Amino acid sequence: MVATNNLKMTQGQDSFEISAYLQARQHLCEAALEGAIPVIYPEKIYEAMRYSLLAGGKRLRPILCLATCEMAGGTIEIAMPTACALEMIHTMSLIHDDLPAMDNDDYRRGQLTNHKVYGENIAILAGDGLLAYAFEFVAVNTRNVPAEQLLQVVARLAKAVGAAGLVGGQVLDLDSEGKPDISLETLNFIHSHKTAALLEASVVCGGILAGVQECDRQRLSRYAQNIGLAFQIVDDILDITATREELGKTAGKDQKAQKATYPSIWGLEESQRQAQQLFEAAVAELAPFGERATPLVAIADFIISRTH
Ligand code: GRG
Repeated sequence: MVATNNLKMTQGQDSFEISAYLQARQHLCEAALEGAIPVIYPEKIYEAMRYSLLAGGKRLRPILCLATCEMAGGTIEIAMPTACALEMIHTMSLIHDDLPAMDNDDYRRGQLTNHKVYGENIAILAGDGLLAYAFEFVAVNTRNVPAEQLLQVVARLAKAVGAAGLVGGQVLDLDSEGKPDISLETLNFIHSHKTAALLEASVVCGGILAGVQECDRQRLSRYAQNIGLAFQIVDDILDITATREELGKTAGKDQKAQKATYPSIWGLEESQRQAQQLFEAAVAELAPFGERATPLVAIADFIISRTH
């Protein structure tokens, strides 16, 4: 799936199979998500929620949560409800992002967007339903985690969603439409909120569930902020270089919308170099975790090497 040259360089080992690891974790997440939302009356809304939630996707946020929890001494079992909630939140943000009032897109995850199938009114409600259910799901299903830690997880998730996270990033993104000359500072603000905040919550919540100390929590937070920005730089690169089939969504949208992106500011080559630098800074934060950090290093490598 991806080249793992960075992993070999950084860890001095070549035995970790990131493709197999991601595939196995994706299967675990798919199974948990499949069982998370049964269809009851009124069926239409549950079907709309499931349509987007079960449409595939890389499942990067839940995988990051599980991997961090395990690295810090926790288990997949204690982290799975939070992992599912992260994917529900991410999916709701995609549904709302694709709406005509936002990015107005027809394709997502290789299929028609939610509003194209169910209509705008139900798509808005499907997003709302997923968001509320994410919090219920964590609160009701998490086992063997002290209440204080669980409360911190809920607070972290909520912060990543709101005006200090996804919502704030999206507001500035909307403001920046048709302004290809916005500053690098503004672009960084947009993506550290719109993209990196939820990735950061994924990693930090995994650590909190496992009971990490504050200094490790801060390391995890810096790791995630770095991979979050690297993720967005690569997303911007792929918007130029990949096809709709590869991406599962419309390609070439940024240029068409006259959006400022990392490649529009730096060019493609420099953007790739900056992503590599962020990868290195991210990996440096994991040094105290030694070999147990191998999956998180490999995921960071996947993020900068991915083709979709
Ligand atoms: C959260 C209340 C609330 C509202 C949403 C619309 C909005 C506010 C925010 C937009 C957030 C957004 C869509 C950010 C883009 C993040 C991003 C790079 C998505 C693509 O993630 P991938 O590549 O997708 O991980 P898959 O499909 O693989 O999961």
